[in-house]
Amino acid sequence: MIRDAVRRARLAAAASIAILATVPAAIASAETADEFVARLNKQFADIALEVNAAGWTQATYINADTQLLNARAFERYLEVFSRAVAEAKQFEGQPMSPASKRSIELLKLGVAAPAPDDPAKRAELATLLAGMEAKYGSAVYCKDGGKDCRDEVQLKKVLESSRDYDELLDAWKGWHDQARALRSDYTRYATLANEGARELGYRDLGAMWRSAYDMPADEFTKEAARLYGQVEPLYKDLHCYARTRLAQKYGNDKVPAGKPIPAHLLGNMWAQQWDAVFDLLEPYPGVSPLDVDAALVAQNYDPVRMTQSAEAFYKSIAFPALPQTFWERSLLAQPQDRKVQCHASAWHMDGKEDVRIKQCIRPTYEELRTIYHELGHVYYYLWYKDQPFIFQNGAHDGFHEAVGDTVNLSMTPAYLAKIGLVPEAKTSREAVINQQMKMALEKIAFLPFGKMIDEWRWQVFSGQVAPGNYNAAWWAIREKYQGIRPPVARSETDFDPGAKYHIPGNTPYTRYFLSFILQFQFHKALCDAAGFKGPLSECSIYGNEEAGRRFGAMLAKGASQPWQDTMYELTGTRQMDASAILEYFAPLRGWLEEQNKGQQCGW
Ligand code: X8Z
Ligand code: ZN
Repeated sequence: MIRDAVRRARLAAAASIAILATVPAAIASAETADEFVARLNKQFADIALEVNAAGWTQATYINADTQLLNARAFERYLEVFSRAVAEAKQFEGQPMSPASKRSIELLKLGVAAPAPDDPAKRAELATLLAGMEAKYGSAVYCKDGGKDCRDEVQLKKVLESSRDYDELLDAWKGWHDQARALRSDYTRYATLANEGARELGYRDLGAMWRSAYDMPADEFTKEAARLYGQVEPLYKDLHCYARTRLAQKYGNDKVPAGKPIPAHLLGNMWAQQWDAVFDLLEPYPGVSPLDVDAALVAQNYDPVRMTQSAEAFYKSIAFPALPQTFWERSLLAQPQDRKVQCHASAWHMDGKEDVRIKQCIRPTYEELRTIYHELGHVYYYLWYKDQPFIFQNGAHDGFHEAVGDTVNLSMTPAYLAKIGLVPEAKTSREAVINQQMKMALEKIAFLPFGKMIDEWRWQVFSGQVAPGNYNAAWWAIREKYQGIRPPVARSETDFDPGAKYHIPGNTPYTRYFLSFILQFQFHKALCDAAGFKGPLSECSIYGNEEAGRRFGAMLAKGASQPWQDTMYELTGTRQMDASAILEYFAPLRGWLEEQNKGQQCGW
C-alpha cells in the first residue's frame, strides 16, 4: 500500500494540536478561504511528520508500546481532521481560487476511516485500527502445541512452492483461521467509520471511498463495472484454461470441470495472482527459460542489490537517484529479532525527500517486481514533493498504484536479458505465448480479485451484508467474480476477509483494479512517446529519456487537477479504458480460445 494515499497517515495529517489550539475562532473566521487552505497545508504537513513516524515505528517493530503510540498519534490526527472539515464549512460560497476550492473538496476525503466527532469513539477507532494492523502483522499459525509456528511470509511461501494438495490446504487453512481474531474488531470498526463518514455527509464509508474519483460516487460505481465488463471474457478464458491444467495435476475429483477452483491451488494465499504456478500452466514447457528466481539466487542478489536494480531502471529514464536517506532508513529485509508488518509499502515521511520502502525482500522474481512497484510510489512522492500538501497525492489512487506497475510492463524478456537475469533468446510464437501466459497469470488473474474486495466492503458498509453474514457473503462474491471456492467448509466463526492485509489495514482496494487497467494505458502512451513500433507486450521504455520526461511531467501534477486532465496530458484520452490491456494480450486470447475448445468453461 502507499502509506500516503491510504490517507490514514497523510492527508490524515492535520495541523499539530498545539497550533490549532492556539488559533482563536475569531481569527480563524477572519481568514480568507485562500489563507485557510494555506494554513491547512502547513498544519497537515506538520502533523503528518508525527503520524508517519508513529506509523513507521509500529510497522517496523510491532509491540504493545508502538501500537499505543501509533494509535495516539492517529487519534490526534483524526481530531485535527474533524476540526479542519468543520472549519472549512464557513468558506462555502465564498470567493476563492480554483486551487483552494479543489483543496477544500479533497480535504473531506483525506482519511480512509473518518471518526465520529466524539472523543471516546475517536480514541476507540484509532485503537482498533492500530490493533488490527498489529494482529495481522504478528499472526502466526502454530502446530505441535505452539512449537512449530509460521508467519505470513513462511505460509505464503508454501502456497507458492508446494504442489502437494494437503500441504497447501494446511497452510491455507492455518493462515485463514488466524483472521478469526479480527472479526469483532472489524465489526466495530465498520460501525464507527461508517458513523464518521455519515457525519461528513456521505451515505456510508463505501460511498465516501467511491467519491474520490472526480465524479459522483454512483457514476464511479458504473464506471468500475463497465471496466470489469470489458475484461471479464478474457478472465473467463484464462480461468477455463487454468482449471483444465490444474485438473490434470490434482485430478478431476479435486478440480471438477464447470465448477469453481479450490482457492489454495493457484500459487497464492489469496488466489489473487497465479504466476507462481506458471510451471503447471506453461503452454510450451522448456521453450523459453524464464526462471528469474534461480538467476537471482545463483547471482547472489541480496535485498539491497535487488533494490538498486529497480532504481537503475528509473535512473535509465532520467529519474533522479534515490536520496541517501532512502538507503539508510528503509527496511528491506525481514528482521529476525522482532515482529514487523511484512506487507510491502512505500512511505512519504515528511512530504519532502524522506521516502522509504518497507518490504521483507526475498530473492524471487515476484519480490523483484514488487520493489519496482514500491519505487513507483516513491518516485511519485519525489515528483510531487513541491506541491502543497493537500495535492501531494496521486491523480487518483489507481494512478499511484499504476506507476511502478507501468514500469513492470517494461520488464520484458529482452530487458531481463540485458540485465543478465535470463539468457538472450530468440523470439518464437511459442516463446511469446509463454511470456504472455506468465503476464496474464499476474495481470488478468488479478482483475476479478481487484474488483471483488471492495464489492464486499461496499456491501458491508451499506448494511447490505450484516455482520452475521460476513463470511458467507465474502465467498459468494469470490465465487461470482473469481470462480473459486474455499477448499474446506467455512462458517461464520471464520473471518476470511481478515486474512487479506488490506481489510484489517483499512486500505481501499479498487485502486488496484483501476491500476491494472490504467497501467496498460500508460505503458502504451509511453511506448508511443518512445517511438516504439511493434506489439505492446514487447515494448520496454528502459533507457528512454523522452518516455521518462513525459511520465515525470504527469507525476509532478500530483492531485492538483482532476485526474481526467492528467490522464489526457499523457494519453490523449480522458477515460479509463481496457482497450490497451486487451491489445496487449491479443495473442494469448486467440490461443486460449483454441485451447478451451470442447472444455466445459465457466462455473
Ligand atoms: O498491496 C500491494 C502492494 C503495495 S501497495 C504490494 N499490492 C496489492 C496486493 O498485494 O494485494 C500490489 C498488487 C495488489
Ligand atoms: Zn502499491
